[in-house]
Amino acid sequence: MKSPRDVLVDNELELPGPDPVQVVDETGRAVGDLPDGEVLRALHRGMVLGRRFDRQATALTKQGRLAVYPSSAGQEACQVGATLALAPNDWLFPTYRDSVALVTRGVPPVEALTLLRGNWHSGYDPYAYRVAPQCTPLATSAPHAVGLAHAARLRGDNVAVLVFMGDGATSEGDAHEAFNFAAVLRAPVVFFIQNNQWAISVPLAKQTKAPTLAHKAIGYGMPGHHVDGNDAAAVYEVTRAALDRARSGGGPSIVEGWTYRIDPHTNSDDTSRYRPADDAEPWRAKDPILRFDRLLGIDSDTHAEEAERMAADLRAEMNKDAHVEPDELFEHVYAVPTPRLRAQRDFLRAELAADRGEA
Ligand SMILES: Cc1ncc(C[n+]2csc(CCOP(=O)(O)OP(=O)(O)O)c2C)c(N)n1
Repeated sequence: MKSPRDVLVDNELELPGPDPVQVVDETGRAVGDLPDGEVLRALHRGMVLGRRFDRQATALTKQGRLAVYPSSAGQEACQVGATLALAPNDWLFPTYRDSVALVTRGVPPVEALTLLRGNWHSGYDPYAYRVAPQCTPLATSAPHAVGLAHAARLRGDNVAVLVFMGDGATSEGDAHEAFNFAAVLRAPVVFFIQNNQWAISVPLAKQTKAPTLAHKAIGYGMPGHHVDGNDAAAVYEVTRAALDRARSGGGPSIVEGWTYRIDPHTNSDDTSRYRPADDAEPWRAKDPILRFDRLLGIDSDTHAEEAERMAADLRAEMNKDAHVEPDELFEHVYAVPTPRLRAQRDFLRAELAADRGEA
């Protein structure tokens, strides 16, 4: 009889190794096969622009121009590395934290903030960028991503789908259902888990007893890769290989990026209530941009002018008062609005009319 280990090998499923895959170490030294120079420069540029976008968005919350913003500071290597690994035809399914991934994919910065500004369900055309709308409920987009991937495979389209989720989201039933059916259907999906160690105030140790989140993949019958999530080159290479495998019929994979959320969960969170003040310190030394500055022998000023221009344009757009029709929020939710939705719309209309003194 075959041992469980033999079955793993038969299925070409290797348990993730004890250490996360690394291509560039914390000092900026290459310790693995590097992507070519053009890709390295694109990764560096994407992270510098992403961080500037992130800082600008955080500032806009303080000025009351943005309702809420979940910062990606420190997670740029995951978002930029995985997104640049996508082919133009592929799809990206982001969470609320992945605005930097959106901008990397080409979504205009102001459109990337529409949802978080509270103006519309989504500010960009998902089909134009092949980026699904950002979503706040955890893991709910994962089954949608599997559905899109499965449909693409049935139609013979050469498409892979990258879906982001956090470590906390892996505890949701939707994540389990998505992992399971992706594997059963051999759907061309890569689940990228940004393990930033915290789900608001819940630390990883209270989230799972698994050795790594990547290990979970084996139980579903797909490969799991544990990657240094602050190494954009490692994220890019591992994600690209997983996407290639998915596109060529090899089925789904899980990639876990081992990283850290430097900032609070959102601008309305206070980390001092649940984590020690020095918790982030070891991670500052692992900064993904600093590592690339050292690798490439250049500093972030290389892209400073472009980053400042982007931030200034974003400020100018966000400082304009948006024209919103509250009524529109009820459109496009269902093809045929439910009675409850119609009642809510009528209630809002009456409230607005009363505000105008028309009631
Ligand atoms: C289904 C669902 N349950 C609870 C929440 C409330 N909630 C918002 S963010 C969050 C933590 C998520 O942590 P994680 O998945 O690790 O992602 P991160 O925010 O760290 O990127 C929770 C519990 C939610 N948005 N959706």
